Order: sequence, then C-alpha cells, then structure tokens
Amino acid sequence: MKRRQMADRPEEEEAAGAGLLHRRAFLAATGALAGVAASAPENAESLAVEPWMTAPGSPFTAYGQPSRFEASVARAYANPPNAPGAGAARTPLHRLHGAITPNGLHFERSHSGVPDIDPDKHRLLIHGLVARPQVFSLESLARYPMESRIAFIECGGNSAALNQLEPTKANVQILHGLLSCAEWTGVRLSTLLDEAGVDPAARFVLAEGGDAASMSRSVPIAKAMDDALIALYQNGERIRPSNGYPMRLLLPGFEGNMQVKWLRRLKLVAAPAMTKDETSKYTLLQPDGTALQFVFPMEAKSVVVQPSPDAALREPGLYEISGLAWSGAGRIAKVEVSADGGRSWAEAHLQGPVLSKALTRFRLAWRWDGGPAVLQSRATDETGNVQPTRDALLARRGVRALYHFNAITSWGVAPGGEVSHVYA
Ligand SMILES: Nc1nc2c(c(=O)[nH]1)N[C@H]1C(S)=C(S)[C@@H](COP(=O)(O)O)O[C@H]1N2
Ligand SMILES: [Mo]
Repeated sequence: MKRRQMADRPEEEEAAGAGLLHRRAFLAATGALAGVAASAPENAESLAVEPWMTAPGSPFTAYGQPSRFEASVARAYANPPNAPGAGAARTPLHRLHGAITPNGLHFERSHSGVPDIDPDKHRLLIHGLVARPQVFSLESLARYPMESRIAFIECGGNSAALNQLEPTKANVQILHGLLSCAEWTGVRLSTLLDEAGVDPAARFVLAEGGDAASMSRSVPIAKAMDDALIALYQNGERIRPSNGYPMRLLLPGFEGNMQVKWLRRLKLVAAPAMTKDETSKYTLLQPDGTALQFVFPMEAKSVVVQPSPDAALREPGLYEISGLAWSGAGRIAKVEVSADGGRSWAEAHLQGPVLSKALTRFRLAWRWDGGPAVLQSRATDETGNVQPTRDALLARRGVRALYHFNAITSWGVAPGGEVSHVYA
C-alpha cells in the first residue's frame, strides 16, 4: 500500500494511487465538500416556504410505500417470450445503501412464475429415510423455536455476462443484480429433522418447491443439519410471494438455486437425486468438456456500486466509493479498492456488523481529479479466499463455465464523469 503526502493538500493522505484517500483524511478535509452544498443562506428565513408546509399532509395508510419520487428505484426485468414466468427481476444495487435489501426490491428468479399459495392449505412433508415422516402446516411450524439470521442470496448465474469476450454495456443492476440480502426468520431444519429421526443412511435431502416447475435440488445432509433454515419471515414480515411465500429453504452462502422457494417436500435420500437443476443446469462446463456438479457455496466476491454506470460522477472532487462484498464461506475479512485499474490498492472501511454469509458494505474516500480512472474492488474472506481477476478466473476455468462468476469488476470513469463497464 502506497502512502504519501500530497504536496498541494497537506491535510490529505493518499491511501493508494489515483486519489484514494484514508478515511480520516476524508473526514478531516473540512470544507473539502464546499460547492457540493449550495452556499449557506444568511438565516433560516431565507428558505422558501414550500407548498407541502402550508396544509396538513396525506392521511395514514395501511401499508407504506416509498415516496413517489423514488419510483425509478425498481427491479429490472423483461418478461421473456419463452416459458411463462421463467426469468428474473434484478435488484437496483446502485440505488440502495447499507446491506439489507428492502423486500419489494429483493431480486426474484423463478422458473415457472410465482404460485398463489393459500397458506392454510400449504403443507411441508418430510419423508424418505426417516423414522417418523412428518407433515407440517404453517401453524404447526410456528410452534417450534425460531431464529433469525441475516444472509445474502446470490443466483449461481449472477454476473454471467462477464464471461463474454467484450464487456457488456450495462449497469450494476443488470450485471450483478441477482444478489440481495435480508434478515430471515424461521425454524432450523435440524430441529425438524431431529423430530423426524434421520436414518444414518441418508446423505442428501431432496428439496422440492410447490411451483409449477417443481424446482428441486439435492442438499447435502451436513448443510441440512448445520445452518439451514425453513424461513417464514423476510425482514420482519412474511416472506413475499416472489421469494417463496409461505416458506422457503434458506441455505446461507449456498448458490441461490438450492434455496428452494414455496418449499413443500423434503425427502431424505442416500444419494443425490440428479434433478434437472443439478444436471442440465447449474453445472460448470470445464475447458476439457467435463462439467463440475454440486458447486455449493458462492465464492468471495465484491463490486463497487457507487459510482457505477447510471450512478455517474458530476464533477471532479471528493466522493465516497461504496460497494458490497460477500462470501459463501464466512465473513468478509478485507476489501481493497483500486482507482487505477489494479496497479495500487487501498483497504476500504467495512461497515459493521460484518456478518458471516451476509452482504458487507464497504466505503472508501476518493478525490477524483477529473481524469480517466478504473475502479475495482477485491474481497478477501476469513478463510483466505481472494477474489480473482477476470483474467485469472477465465484462465483457470475457461469461458463456458457460466455459473459462479466471482471475478473483479472494473468500472471505467471517463473524463466527463460517465462510468461504464470495462475489462481492465
Ligand atoms: N421452487 C422454486 N425455488 C426456487 C426457484 C424456482 O424457480 N422455484 N428459483 C431458484 C433460483 S435459480 C434462485 S437464484 C433463488 C432466487 O431466490 P429469490 O427469487 O428469492 O431471490 O430461488 C431458487 N429457488
Ligand atoms: Mo439462480
């Protein structure tokens, strides 16, 4: 890490090249943001009295909605012309802050649309290699001890566009928006499995959804007995229909596809069931023509979300770079940021609490001098996994693996402040 005093701004300390600053320098740079705020009025009376101050506001509402001025902060989706309901709606990462995704903006990925499930009729069956098969209603599940945990969900196909030979001209929402994070509350799967009495011959749990796709995946028994949750609540309210109402399987850190929504059946089995979603899909094609199956945890990864395409810079000056980092293996240990395309790096500030298998917000001060720059971030998790460069990832596994793309993203900043996706 390079450190030097800038001759013309002695109060600032560069943390790395191309204007990355230490946080204390950012905070200490009194007046550095002058010109961002309009010049201060002589006294408060000089602020205009706006129309909304002259009469009482609108009445109470049963379920709150964002300000009408925020209508453009929305999921991005296209209803594809193929199978009805098959597709995805992506989270506007560049329009959000903090680490939690609001429920209405959590990404959705569905293979046959969103079923309209009557919670009173919904049942969860646990059977197969168990001593006592069980059927749970929503009501009977609610009698068990519950717990909450904050976890990200990332689709295995997130960021797949970065396998393309040319950088896709798209924003962070389109490129990386199959990623969200929520506080999930429900019953530990291990509690229910203990109740059913798992046969020692059981090595996998086949999890099946109650949608028209009957999406199903084989989950290793070790994960089922570890931190798997039958999630009933999402950020305090019942899970949204698009995210699995009335219950979903939460497998913290594992690829999104395994976190079966509208969960209706768990069958304890001796071997993986080889469902379509773990054979024809969600397998990684290798350069030698063989395919990797059962790649469960999502790898260490991060992305700068501000600035980014469609969240461009207006003028040279001080900015706070911010982004998200996560790992399916545990906590984020470190995020480094570069403004010169990876030549020099500065360690970003991690917003606490830094939770295992959750999104972690990182921030770093930057003085943009108005010249060209290339912004990157690189995550390291607590197990020592370091996010690779795109070249390193593709050299290792070729360009046809499609899923689990976790390499570094580069944003090119043009002299005018426009930001675009580039390969550095
Ligand atoms: N039953 C069912 N579960 C499902 C799916 C589905 O289509 N049907 N999609 C999977 C995929 S591919 C992903 S990435 C996650 C997405 O979860 P979300 O829509 O809540 O973000 O759900 C998974 N669970
Ligand atoms: Mo997915």
